[in-house]
Amino acid sequence: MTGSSLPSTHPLSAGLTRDSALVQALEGRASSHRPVWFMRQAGRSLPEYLKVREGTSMLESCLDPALASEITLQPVRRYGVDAAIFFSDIVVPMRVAGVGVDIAPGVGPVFDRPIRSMADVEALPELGEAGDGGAFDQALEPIREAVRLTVEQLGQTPLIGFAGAPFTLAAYMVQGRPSRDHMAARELMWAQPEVWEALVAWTSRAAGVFVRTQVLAGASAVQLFDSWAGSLSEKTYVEKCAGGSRAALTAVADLPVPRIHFAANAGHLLDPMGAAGATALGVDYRTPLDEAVAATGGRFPLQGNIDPAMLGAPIEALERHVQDVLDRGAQAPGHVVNLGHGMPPHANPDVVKRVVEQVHERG
Ligand code: 1CP
Repeated sequence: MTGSSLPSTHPLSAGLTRDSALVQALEGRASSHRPVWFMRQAGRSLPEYLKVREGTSMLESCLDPALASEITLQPVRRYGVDAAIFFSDIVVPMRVAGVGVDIAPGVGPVFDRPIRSMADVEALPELGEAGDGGAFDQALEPIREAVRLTVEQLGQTPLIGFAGAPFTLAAYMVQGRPSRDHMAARELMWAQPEVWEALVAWTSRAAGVFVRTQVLAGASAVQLFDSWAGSLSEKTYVEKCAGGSRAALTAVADLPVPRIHFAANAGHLLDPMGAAGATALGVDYRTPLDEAVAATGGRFPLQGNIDPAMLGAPIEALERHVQDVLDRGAQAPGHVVNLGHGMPPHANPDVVKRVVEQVHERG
């Protein structure tokens, strides 16, 4: 990878986000208040999102720098959250590299040609490295531009860059579309181990270049969404997938940014996920944070883990649940409040705003 420091204009170098509550908590430093942001905080739960997205497809929106930047900023304006998450999608680097993929409304990522053989992997585009001036790097210009526009507006609020983890990306590429159990990918890893290894090597590079590009352009932290890793046993995760996540996270390990590693339904994987190059762990709503502290020996700042379903509960029950998350999270060496998975599309923005206020008052 080229260069191993951030540009002097980067919000971390310029002193804008270095002592933000988010970066402090992710680094295990004492913060002025408990920071809070939400996975999928941008998107369908916000009327202002539905309005600006009208007539533009999901991937077109991601590749329109002004629009992607506006959507990224919407939840920060509305909720006063402590971080923005870059509006994009885990399949954007594939699309940008030239892979035939679209996001079908109401479905998710759909690939023209699912990966089933070594010839399929070998036909995937060359990726190169972040900043090398190659075809992929050049095609990522709308991403750099969107990040630059966003951090200009964010000032002292950090932007979180992200990528899909190699297993999650490979699960879509092999299946060709969303699936419940990721069976095609889980079969391929045993039926054709060399094809699996080659595919994970490719998705690791795609994820690594994508996050490094966002960081160099201005993101102050990154999150790797290992969303579907919970479908694997610990042994399979360690043998077949953790190396890919480590490679993707290592792509920014020389830069001074916290690296959050999140997976859903993965209480049994927290330890290996931490070992795969993370500096902080995202915990889903099924594992209480104090148990996550115990499972990881208190070595990692944690992020999480309000049950998204509780956003629909009576307000007193929601408040008690948020307080419980705050109490348990206080045992971690740093705690960033988040949902235990993505924001439900029908979440009530007024309820979400109350959660932010509660965290800021009592956290
Ligand atoms: O029509 C629409 O509005 C598209 C819905 C949508 C949105 C708003 C998709 C399709 N992706 C996104 C944005 C998105 N995706 C963000 C934006 C920032 C934010 O959080 O506010 C992020 C971080 C993602 C990441 C993502 N995409 C993940 C990882 C997170 C997770 O939920 O575990 C995954 C698995 C995807 C794939 C994907 N993209 C879109 C959908 C509906 C899906 C899931 C499909 C499935 O069930 O497999």
